[in-house]
Amino acid sequence: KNHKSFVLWFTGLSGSGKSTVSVELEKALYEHGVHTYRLDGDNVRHGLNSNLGFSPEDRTENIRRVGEVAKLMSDAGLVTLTAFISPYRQDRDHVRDIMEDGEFIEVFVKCSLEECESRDPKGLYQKARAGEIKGFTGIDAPYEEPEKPEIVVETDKQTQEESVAAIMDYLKDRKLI
Ligand code: GGZ
Repeated sequence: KNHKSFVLWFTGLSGSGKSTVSVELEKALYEHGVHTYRLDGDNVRHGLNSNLGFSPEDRTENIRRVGEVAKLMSDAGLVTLTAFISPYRQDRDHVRDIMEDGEFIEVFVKCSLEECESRDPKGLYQKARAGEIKGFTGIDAPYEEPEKPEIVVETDKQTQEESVAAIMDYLKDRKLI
């Protein structure tokens, strides 16, 4: 069963390209006449989730709330894009479970830790390595890779344009757009 609306759930390490790819995908969807909304740390962790940090419990609660909000937005008819590390498989699967069949599309933004660390756009990996940030994903906190994501993009092997095109092709092939 196809849904008019759906959630594209981007997951991956810090610096893997979740934000970049989701922003570029949003532009491509807009060109295609699709009405979208994007949720990410910048608009959620400063507001709705400003009381949450990065402990395992807080990350779980962050993802639970984002999942509920994404579900509401999808019910309201928006194609929703979320860009959170969402490191725990169980938390992502919980979000999948609260959605209708086919509504949740997991996009694994795959990129080696080495590459993410060399990009280090905010200098956070360097701080984590120096012990100035504790519990940083990939360094001293886990990232559990998806086992059966609907889509995998490899940002250390593909260009941004190729990653966006692969997601657009997936959606077109399934007549979701
Ligand atoms: C991971 C952290 C941490 C720790 C702050 N671990 O590259 P960024 O800066 O912009 O993306 C990271 C962002 C992750 O927030 P999420 O809400 O996506 O995380 S989760 O899904 O796990 O709840 C990073 C920054 O916040 N950041 N401390 N310890 N990333």
